[in-house]
Amino acid sequence: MGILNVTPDSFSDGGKWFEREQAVRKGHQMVGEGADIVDVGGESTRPGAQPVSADEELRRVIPVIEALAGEVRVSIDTTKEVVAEAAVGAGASLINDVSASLWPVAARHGVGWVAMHRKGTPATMQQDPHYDDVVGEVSALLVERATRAADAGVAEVWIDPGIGFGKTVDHNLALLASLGHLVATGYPVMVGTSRKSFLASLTSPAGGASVPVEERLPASVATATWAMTQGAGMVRVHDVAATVQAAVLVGRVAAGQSEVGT
Ligand code: HH2
Repeated sequence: MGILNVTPDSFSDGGKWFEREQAVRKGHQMVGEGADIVDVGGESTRPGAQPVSADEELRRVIPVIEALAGEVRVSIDTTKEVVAEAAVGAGASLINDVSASLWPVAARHGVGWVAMHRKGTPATMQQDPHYDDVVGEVSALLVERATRAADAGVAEVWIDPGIGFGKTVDHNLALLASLGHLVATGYPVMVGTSRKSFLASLTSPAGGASVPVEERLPASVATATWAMTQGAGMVRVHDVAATVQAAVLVGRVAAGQSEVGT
């Protein structure tokens, strides 16, 4: 899944694809690089981000979805019911929902749904998040929501641990290390680590400056590849070409190993 943020303030690419034509061009580029889905978002969810009105979000995302939906599967990254509805009307067939609450919209329209875990809202979520058992709590919430969606008739339900959404670096690491736990629930798992700030603190040299966002590609590809090897069915990334290259290569290695039985 390639990320297309039609926003002025997203944490890593804010403003770059804010104009419709630039956004559509970026979408085409990601398709050419091997993205199966383009995830269009009109509101940043970064810590501290200011909310956007529904009208403004619609103005940002709908023309881009209309332009891309004929050629690639499009998902809408939103927490607003009215935006999800309009995006589906414009051609999106997957609702990527960081609030894990929009399954009734997916059920009504017969489209897929991604339930992501988060604790708190963007304004407050990184203020000292606490869990007794991060993997157990995240997994329980996601399974509860996914079951409700499946019971409501949503045929395609993804679960996503929500890396960076109300989690410390250690919480993120524990969730990545235990992806098998989520995979074992039977719901397909999606993971988004791309360029996120926890990568910076883990990879900066001891006592050195934090790794800036434009230098987080190796860590992003490494964690996306890790997620796929642990059974994630989808990774949400800014850098499609590099991630596809890594995924294809590691997939070939894994297939080669199983063919010779080692
Ligand atoms: N992360 C972001 C946004 N949406 N959706 C899912 N399912 N999983 C994620 O991990 C996820 C997500 C944040 O990243 P980005 O879109 O690059 O930034 P911003 O929210 O600032 O636009």
